[in-house]
Amino acid sequence: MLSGLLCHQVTLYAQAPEPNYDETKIPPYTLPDPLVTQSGKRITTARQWESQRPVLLKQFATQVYGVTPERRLAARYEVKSVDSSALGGTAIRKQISIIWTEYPNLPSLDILLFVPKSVKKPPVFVGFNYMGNHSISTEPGIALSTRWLPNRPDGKVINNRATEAARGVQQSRWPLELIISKGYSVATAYYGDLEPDHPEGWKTGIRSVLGPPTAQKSDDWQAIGVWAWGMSRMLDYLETDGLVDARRAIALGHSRQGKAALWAGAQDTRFAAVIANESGEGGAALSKRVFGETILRLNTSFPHWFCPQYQTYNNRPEALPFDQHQLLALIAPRPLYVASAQGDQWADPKGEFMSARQTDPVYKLYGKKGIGTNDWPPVHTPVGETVRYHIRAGEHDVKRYDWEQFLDFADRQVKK
Ligand code: GTR
Repeated sequence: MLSGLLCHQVTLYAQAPEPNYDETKIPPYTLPDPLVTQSGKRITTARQWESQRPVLLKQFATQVYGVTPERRLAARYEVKSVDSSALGGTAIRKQISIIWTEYPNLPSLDILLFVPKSVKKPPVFVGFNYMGNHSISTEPGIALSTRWLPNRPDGKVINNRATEAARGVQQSRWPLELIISKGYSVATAYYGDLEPDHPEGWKTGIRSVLGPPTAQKSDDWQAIGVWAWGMSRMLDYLETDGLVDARRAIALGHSRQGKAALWAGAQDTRFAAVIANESGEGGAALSKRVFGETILRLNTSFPHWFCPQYQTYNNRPEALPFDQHQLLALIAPRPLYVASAQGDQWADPKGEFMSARQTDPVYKLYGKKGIGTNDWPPVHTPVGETVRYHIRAGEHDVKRYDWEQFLDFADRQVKK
């Protein structure tokens, strides 16, 4: 079965045209106006926009990410550890497991929370990590994940299990001292706790009990949907933890988790703000603008991420009745940050900018200023207010520079 699937994917990939990186070779396209409804009516007020939101959400669910199951899984929160002298005594570090009580065999969702000691009920960044909670810091009190992890060429993850050497492998993506010193808390968890990131991963994850893909419906939710759902479950927990202010929770994600963060923020308006770092195709980037990764490539490399219906757009993004700028617009009027990297042309940095810019008319309905310019800015020159954008030098990653901008943005848009 798996090898059959792989064969099919290889064939699809071989059929895919070379990725386009030439501005002059982008086929002409038209973007839907976010202020015109499906039936052609013009939206002129925030109220009209809000009555239109469910229609748009439904479209993204049925055509892109799949429908999020409504059934709530019963959960119990188990505090595993509390350390009040973390990060050199500046923070409280807490580890909490969300246990799915109806399904004792289902892996728990293990949250790692850092809270600055200097601030009462600070805002909180909420985002998944890629390599286990132990990967974001070398603090030895952090539990080493025992879950399936992608192997690493450096041997720090062997046979899909973390070794002690894997502590801190992604700490550069999580500058905790900086975040804490600015008065913010961070809640993270390993995204594979909910669904290991491979085509068979659903069998051991949330989808084994909630909306399994067995009936092969065109709008089945898949892994991106599960991860987005998981961000809301983290927020459910945070609402019960008096150490943080869950009303100022900022959904944050990089790359595939940037896609998930946008989908989470669009669906769950409890998130006070959303940050999508280099989220690319299926995230902030416009699909109809054919540059870098395409829907075909996305669905071929990662057949377990998006709903089956999305594959019908593989070679015809022009047929999509909407584009990703409308997903971004679903965040309005809440603050939104879209970030790109120059060395990440695969994610189409310019397409990410143009998409963010397209949300301006929607934010304007609320009297908010979005990107405010059609000129794609040079590197290290953030633009915009409630909707902000930057492109930095360097490769596909989360760098200190990115966090510095996110924190400044949060100071102005969320902290107040
Ligand atoms: C790439 C994928 C991108 C992005 C990235 C990541 O291989 O093509 O869409 O999601 O992975 O998550 O790092």
